[in-house]
Parts: sequence; C-alpha cells; structure tokens
Amino acid sequence: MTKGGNRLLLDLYRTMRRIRTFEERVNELFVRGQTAGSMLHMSIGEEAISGVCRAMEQSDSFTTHHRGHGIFIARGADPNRMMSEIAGKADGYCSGKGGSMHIADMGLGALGANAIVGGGIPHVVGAGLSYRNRGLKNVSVAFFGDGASQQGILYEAMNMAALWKLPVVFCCINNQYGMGTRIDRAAANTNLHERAIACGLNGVAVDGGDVEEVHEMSERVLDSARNGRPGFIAMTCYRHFGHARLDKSPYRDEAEELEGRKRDAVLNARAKLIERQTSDAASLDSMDDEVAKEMNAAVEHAIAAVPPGQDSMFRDVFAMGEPQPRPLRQHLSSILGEAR
Ligand SMILES: Cc1ncc(C[n+]2csc(CCOP(=O)(O)OP(=O)(O)O)c2C)c(N)n1
Ligand SMILES: [Mg+2]
Repeated sequence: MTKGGNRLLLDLYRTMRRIRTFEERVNELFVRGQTAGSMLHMSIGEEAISGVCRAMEQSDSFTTHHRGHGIFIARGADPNRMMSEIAGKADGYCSGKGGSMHIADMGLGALGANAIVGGGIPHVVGAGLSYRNRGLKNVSVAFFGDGASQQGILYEAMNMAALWKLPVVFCCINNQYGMGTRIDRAAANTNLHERAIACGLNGVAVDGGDVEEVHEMSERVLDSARNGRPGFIAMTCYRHFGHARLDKSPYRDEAEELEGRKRDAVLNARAKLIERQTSDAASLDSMDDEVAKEMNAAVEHAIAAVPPGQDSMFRDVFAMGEPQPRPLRQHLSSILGEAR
C-alpha cells in the first residue's frame, strides 16, 4: 500500500474508471459516425498512468503521444471539451481543428500531443531547461509508447537531460505492441528502463496492472527529477484492443489477448478496495454509474456542439506575427465558398 493509503487507491480507481468509460464512449461516438477522422487510439489497458499523473504537481507539464486521452483525463481535462475536440467541434480544446491526436492546453500544462512517434519527447527537455534556468521547481514528463523507444530522438533527449541534470521524466507506456509488431520483435532487450540507466538516468520498471506501485515509484522518480536527476519510468501493460479503432489485431491470438487483458489495473484496484474493506461492490457500482453519466453527457455535449466556422480556418494555425498565406487563403475560401 502507498503512503496515501486506501483513500488514494479509491481516488485512483475513480480516475481510472473515468478513463476507461471515456474511451468506451469515444468508441461509441465513432460507431455513431460522429468523430472527426477515423484514427482513434484507445488507451484501455493503460489506465495505471493515473499513478504517474497523480504524482505530478498541478503546475508540472507534459507531452503525450497519439494514445493520450487517458493522460489528459488523469491530468484534469474536461471530458466535454475533449469529446468535442474528437468530434471536431468548435468548443473542443483546439477548436475542433486538432482532433483526437492533437489535443493541447497550456492551462493543463499540456505542451501538445503528437502523432509522430517520439515527436513529443524532446519538447520536455526544452521545458526542463526552461524550468532550471528560471529557478522553478517543476518537472516536465513525456509520455510515449514502446514503439518510440526505438527512435533515435529518445537517446538524444535522455543524454541531454542527464548531462544537464534537467527536471525531466520519460514515461514509456509499454503496451507490448507498436501497431502489429510485438516488443520482443523490435527490441533485443525488452527491459527498456535499462537503456535509460545506461544514459545516466534514474530508470525504473513498474507494473501497469498495479496503480499503487505505479504511483509510489512515480513519486520517487519525480521527486528526484525535481532535484536534478532525470528519470525514466517503463510501465508494462497490455493494449487490450487493436492499434486503432479499425484494427482487429489479426496478428495476435485469442489466448494471448485473454491473458494480456488480465493485466487490468481498474479491476485489480477494485478487487483490492473490496478486499481491504475500503469500499464494497455496491458503492463501487454506484461510483461507476456516476462516471457513466458524466461520460454519456460528454458524448451528447459533443454531438450537440457546433463545428468551427469557415472564418476560423486560419485562426491559431500560424504563429502571431507570421505572414499569412494570402493566395492560399483566397484559394481555399473560394473552394469552400463554392461548396456551400
Ligand atoms: C515517426 C513515425 N513512424 C511511424 C509512424 C506510424 N505509427 C503510428 S503509431 C505507430 C506505433 C507506435 O507504437 P507505440 O509507440 O508503442 O505506441 P502505441 O500505439 O502502442 O501506443 C506507428 C509505427 C508514425 N506516426 N511516426
Ligand atoms: Mg506500444
């Protein structure tokens, strides 16, 4: 049990349940034909990242990969605005122009989600350098998948963070797959944290089926990063479903999936709460129902919300002060104008 005890586990259970239910509703939104684009990456099976997020301070920052919905929920994002973004609506986090894979919000410390594998990793080194130079006690955390651990940029970033003693944590969500390639067909050493140790980082491996362990280890790694020793957390879990919404995982067999899905931090936390008599099945069911209502409302909110107007096409696309591409703007406006 972690130092926050059973109350903390109950809180983490609720966060994880919110993530799972949010993802289930995103799936529903897709089936109803209401999502913008067809690429949706569910983080079901990865809910224990709530333990890392909980160990962060409110003012810390982070970047995510393409499978980042759960991280945003765990960091306090508003499910209505997230669902609206996924549906391509104007009141979404990025005015409906980013979609599922590109949610960003400085208010949440979210420096951006990135669909380029490994793309969000170097950003936290810049954030860490800025914190150090300004004398701030913040940490910046990069969340990414096991597939990104084969990208060269990770090693450049880890080396620089270690060399300059930056307040940075690299969090690798090892869900065993990069699209259809299992980790042991992509990495000679699947103990990914050992690579970080070789770079001089505080590298740890945690079990993504046990949110308490993830939280406890994350607190230690984050504390030490805050004091100038960057860290690496390798969280082992299992991607319960396909890579994206349309992938039925033909490259893995049912027996493997059944076994992999037993690594379920949500159900494990629930069992522990009942066993320790912190809660009972009826109370947890009613918490689940409340969460379901919240997420159902988010779906209805997103469906009712309005899409961004044509006049916002170039807003937030170019940095302030950059020359706007006049001819292209006129060209697109005329095409869209004709189409209407
Ligand atoms: C640089 C780059 N190469 C390839 C792709 C295509 N691609 C998208 S997701 C993905 C797999 C990523 O696997 P992982 O990092 O383990 O994340 P997961 O999908 O498992 O969450 C790939 C290869 C990409 N988006 N960017
Ligand atoms: Mg993966």
